[in-house]
Amino acid sequence: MPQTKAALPDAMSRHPLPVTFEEVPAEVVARHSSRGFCYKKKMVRTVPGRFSLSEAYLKLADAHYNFEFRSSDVVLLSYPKSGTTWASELLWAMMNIDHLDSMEKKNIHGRAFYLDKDFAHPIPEEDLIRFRQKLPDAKAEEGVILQLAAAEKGPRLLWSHMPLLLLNPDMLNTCKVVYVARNPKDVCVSAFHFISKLRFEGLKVYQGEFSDFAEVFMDDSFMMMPYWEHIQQAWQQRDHEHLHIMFYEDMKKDLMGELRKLNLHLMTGLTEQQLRQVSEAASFDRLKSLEAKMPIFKAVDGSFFRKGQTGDWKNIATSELDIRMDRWIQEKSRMIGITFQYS
Ligand code: PAP
Repeated sequence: MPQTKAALPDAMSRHPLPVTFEEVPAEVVARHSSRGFCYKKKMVRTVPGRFSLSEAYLKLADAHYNFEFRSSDVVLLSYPKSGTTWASELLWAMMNIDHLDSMEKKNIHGRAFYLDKDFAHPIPEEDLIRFRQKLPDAKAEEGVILQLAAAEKGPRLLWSHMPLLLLNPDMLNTCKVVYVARNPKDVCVSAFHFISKLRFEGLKVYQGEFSDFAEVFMDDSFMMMPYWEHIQQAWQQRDHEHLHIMFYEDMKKDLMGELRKLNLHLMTGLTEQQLRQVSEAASFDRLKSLEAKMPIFKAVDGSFFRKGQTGDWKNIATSELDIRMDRWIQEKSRMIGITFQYS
């Protein structure tokens, strides 16, 4: 039965956004353009925080910030390119251990909700079809994915690349949250390859060298940056009973160990054999082979699942760039108190 409207929070329970917005200054955009970026859309950033977002976010900022979480939800958060897709497949498999065959039928975007999708990408046709069928009276401009997620009975798996500052302040006290972090060198390499293959309205978003890309990365001013403050906001909440922080490098080294911790955090009660099933269901090779049948990002030329390794930075960065990056990392990581693994 189609529903006519998604359940949205009433006016009394809405939270005012904790920030205002300004356009990203022309000199920052010029710096990015000189290093190979081609922006089709305006970028805005928060005051305070300097979190850079596409202008499309503004129309949905209030609805996104006020998205209502439920106690049965699992929310995955991360800075982009930190292993979100891998973690979301693992979480989904843990929550749906008796339905692992569904992974062959729909990609993760059809099984979980990417809450930023309404402003991060043009909405794919399949999402619009689902939206029109399920919510015939709802308006797409009020957020296709946001309203589809609100209408889903659950338990829901939701994920977002937004920093904690821009997520409903009730979220952490309401449901289980998992934050995945990855070292900045490998995030930078992964982002470079992804953005170099990304097309927006048919045009390439980035056409430059890795060294130029890394300079923009260290400028901490492109989309969804700053990287460090994103992690810092989660790290400051690391003792919250509903938050579990996981590192990509640990997942690579000892996935079963990380799954056991998740099993406790989510209270999923899976057996060792089931956890092994979960790890296999979301292995790099498996996800890559499924992607051949159902691409997860149609706007990307080639595979989304690139290498899936720790330490790829050393295959691409010059020693000069490495020294600069190390200096940047030293200065920034001191502010947070996190030491990443790089191999
Ligand atoms: P997103 O920001 O677009 O959501 P996200 O999923 O966070 O990207 O990260 C993508 C990275 O995770 C890619 O890293 P790479 O470019 O260094 O290869 C991708 O290959 C990696 N990844 C995805 N699935 C797995 C997996 N099963 N095992 C290990 N790494 C994976």
